[in-house]
Amino acid sequence: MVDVRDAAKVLAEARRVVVLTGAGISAESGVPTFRDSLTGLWERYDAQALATPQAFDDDPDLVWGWYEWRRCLIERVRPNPGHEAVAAIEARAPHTVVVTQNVDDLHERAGSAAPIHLHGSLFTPRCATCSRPAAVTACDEPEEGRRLAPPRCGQCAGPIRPGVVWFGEALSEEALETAVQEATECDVLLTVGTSGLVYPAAEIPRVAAMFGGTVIQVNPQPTPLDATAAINLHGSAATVLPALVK
Ligand code: BV8
Ligand code: ZN
Repeated sequence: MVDVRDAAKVLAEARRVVVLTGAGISAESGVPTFRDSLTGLWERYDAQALATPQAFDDDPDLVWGWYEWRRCLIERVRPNPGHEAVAAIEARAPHTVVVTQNVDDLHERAGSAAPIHLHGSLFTPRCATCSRPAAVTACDEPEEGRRLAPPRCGQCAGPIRPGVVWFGEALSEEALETAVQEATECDVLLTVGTSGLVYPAAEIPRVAAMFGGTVIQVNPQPTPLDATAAINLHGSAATVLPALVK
């Protein structure tokens, strides 16, 4: 059994670190994950009806309202000790890259300099027609399940869409290439709070392992990445990560 102190030593000796995060790191801030039973968003909502380009074409008010609810919820919560520990790793290791699947801004607010957002961000809306960036509006009381007509583009009057990557859409080539390149070169890849079910993000720890990096996983539950990780730490991000940087 490898305990958290052994893992902390491996991490402290690493020169190049990639931290890959998923929804689990924000769970203890009060942001719902996607696939956890009972609390996950996909328990209550149909991903196909909300997180695809087809869904936005079919019912833009439903989709825009749902994403505005999520953005406004995130504006009201704070980073937790897990996000803070990631920023501490970044401040300590000579070369750290934070790669997140999350569309929230909690890594930035905890002090991470420039996390790579593989699946985009709730804070970078753009025109669905001409891609022109649009302004983020102020949140009043966020209401779950409220339909909301998307604002219109100042340039072409097209509907504004959330700046996230939906199922069936390509990830930013630059973001993915950088993440994969860093994974090939890292000494340690720390994967935190991801179910490892969404591709191509789920390949990143496997790339690191294939190129000789040590994969450390932090998750309270088993995942398909258990077999890839040399070290599996079963616990929550806000408790395990601070112990890793002690
Ligand atoms: C693409 C943004 C090609 C929007 C998201 C069949 C097989 C293989 C692949 C596919 C397939 N069919 C389709 C595909 C491709 C598809 C895919 O992977 N599907 C899967 C689901 C089968 N992928 C895509 O479509 C991607 N694009 O492939 O493009 C292409 C190429 C060229 C041209 C055109 C197209 C795009 C995928 C992006 C989807 N967007 N989100 C939004 O937020 O609404 S996905 C969604 O899942 C999330 O946003 C998140 O980013 C991602 C991963 O989820 P997790 O972060 O892992 O969260 P999850 O809830 O699953 O797990 C939480 C974990 O935390 C759990 O393990 C839990 O135990 C743990 N946890 C809980 N509490 C804590 C904790 N851990 C620590 N501490 C705690 N306290
Ligand atoms: Zn436009």
